[in-house]
Amino acid sequence: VLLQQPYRTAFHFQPPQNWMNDPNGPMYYNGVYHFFYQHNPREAQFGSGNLSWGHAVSYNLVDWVYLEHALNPTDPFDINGCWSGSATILPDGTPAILYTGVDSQSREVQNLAIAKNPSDPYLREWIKSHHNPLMVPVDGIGTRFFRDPTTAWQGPDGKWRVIIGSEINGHGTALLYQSDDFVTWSKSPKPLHFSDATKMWECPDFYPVSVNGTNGLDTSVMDTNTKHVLKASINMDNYMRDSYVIGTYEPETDEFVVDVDFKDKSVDLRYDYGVFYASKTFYDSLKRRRVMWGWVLEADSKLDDINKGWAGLQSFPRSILLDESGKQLTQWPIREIESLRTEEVNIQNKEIEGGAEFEITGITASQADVEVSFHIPNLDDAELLLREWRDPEALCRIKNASAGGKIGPFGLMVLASDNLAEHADIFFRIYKGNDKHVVLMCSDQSRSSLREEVEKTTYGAFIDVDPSQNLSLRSLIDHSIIESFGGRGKTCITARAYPKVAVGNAARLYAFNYGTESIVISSLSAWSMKPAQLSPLHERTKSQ
Ligand code: DQQ
Repeated sequence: VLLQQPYRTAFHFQPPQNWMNDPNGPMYYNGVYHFFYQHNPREAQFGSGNLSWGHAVSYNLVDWVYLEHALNPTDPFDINGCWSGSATILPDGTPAILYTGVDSQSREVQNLAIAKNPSDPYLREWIKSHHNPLMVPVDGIGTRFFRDPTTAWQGPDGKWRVIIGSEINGHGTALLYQSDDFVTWSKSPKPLHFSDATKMWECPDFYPVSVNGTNGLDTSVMDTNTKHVLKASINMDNYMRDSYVIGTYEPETDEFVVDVDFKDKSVDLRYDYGVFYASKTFYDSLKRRRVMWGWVLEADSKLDDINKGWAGLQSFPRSILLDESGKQLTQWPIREIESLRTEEVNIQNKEIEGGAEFEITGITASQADVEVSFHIPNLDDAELLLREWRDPEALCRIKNASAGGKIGPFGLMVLASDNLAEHADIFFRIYKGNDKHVVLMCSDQSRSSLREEVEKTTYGAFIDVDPSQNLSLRSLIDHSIIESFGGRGKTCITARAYPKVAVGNAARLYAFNYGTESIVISSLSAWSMKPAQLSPLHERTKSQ
């Protein structure tokens, strides 16, 4: 199996076969985690008219049971596709889904589905409301610019609110709707927010984060110790990004005042600076945290997807918090991932001289979790950050892992072949800025595969950390995906790699330093990862 499917993952969620895109309606309900996803049940390619809601359940967010699809395009209000949406648990305990249907006139409309039997632990059947569609594109809303309802929240007046992604007069917009009964919705005259810096907002998300606590908050929680996050998925000609802003929301007036807006390119907050799109969060009331899922696209050719028989992954679920600075979020793989850790290697206080690399042996490097913390003994000689280097991704491309420097590049080489003909690199470089040091984090795929036909994009971002403190990096490596977390989750970069040689047991892991200054690994721990269990319900029952 490994040889035939070298790119299938071991602990990332993917359906048994065919195309998957956006995460939909994640929720925790009565002891069970539910995950839905945009699925084309017919083939390993996007097919807008076939999109259905795949459904899987879990007790730990690691192991999953695949169920039958929850929503299929069967009715006039969704006959051309059941597109993205979100779940809300109503106060009487009913789980409700709001989703976009593409109707028989190819208009995007919003629909409601309710779990048929809320006491079925797996919520296998969903009933579409006979009131559908609940919201239709009128009053100047474009019929193809009206989609992706969020989890709804209840204001102090008891009314439900939900936002829908749109583009009005060329501006990305979060339309706000209100309802007393979850069925009859009216559009508020003012959108929650919009931006002339972007076009269509897909899959918006809007939720509170605690200013001084380490717990996540349920979507309807509003008090003076909260800030709100608004995320929009922006699909432009040359990129797909999940960008967000942080601000203050007044539930009485539905005013949302943002701290730094989308157009401020010097800030450019994104959940992930690599391949990560259409993400969605939910409140996990069991562990009191907010958990995020994101779609991770393929970077190989369409033909490869057809040959593999599948396309698309989900990121490993991340818990999300407001950073201490209040200026950004931090993300970290949920702790349950640690249950998959097996063989472990540890390294402490090891110096890596300039120009050196060394192999980290003793684990399965194609299926691993690596945490490393670097100490930089001497910051004085850092190179100057030139003014033309303001774009971190461009800087990572020019200064790729093979371009020497003073402090850095240093980091990890993952999915590497033994002769280093193939490797994907995650690394840091430290520069001297105007008044402080600047830390650049790069994820360089340029030499990740000897295969010519796959995309080998290099990603990069600055991390707002003080490099005189330890600088940390964690990477989750799973055959064809690398999720990296710099500065304890302040900057995240997800990448795909399709090695030809460095597959399965042939993959290796190295630490390297191609700067001239020595750096020290203060500590490194790496683990082989056991595979998560993903199986259909009948197989699970058989084995019990
Ligand atoms: N994917 C869905 C849409 C959404 C887009 C269709 C984002 O609802 O806007 O599969 O990837």
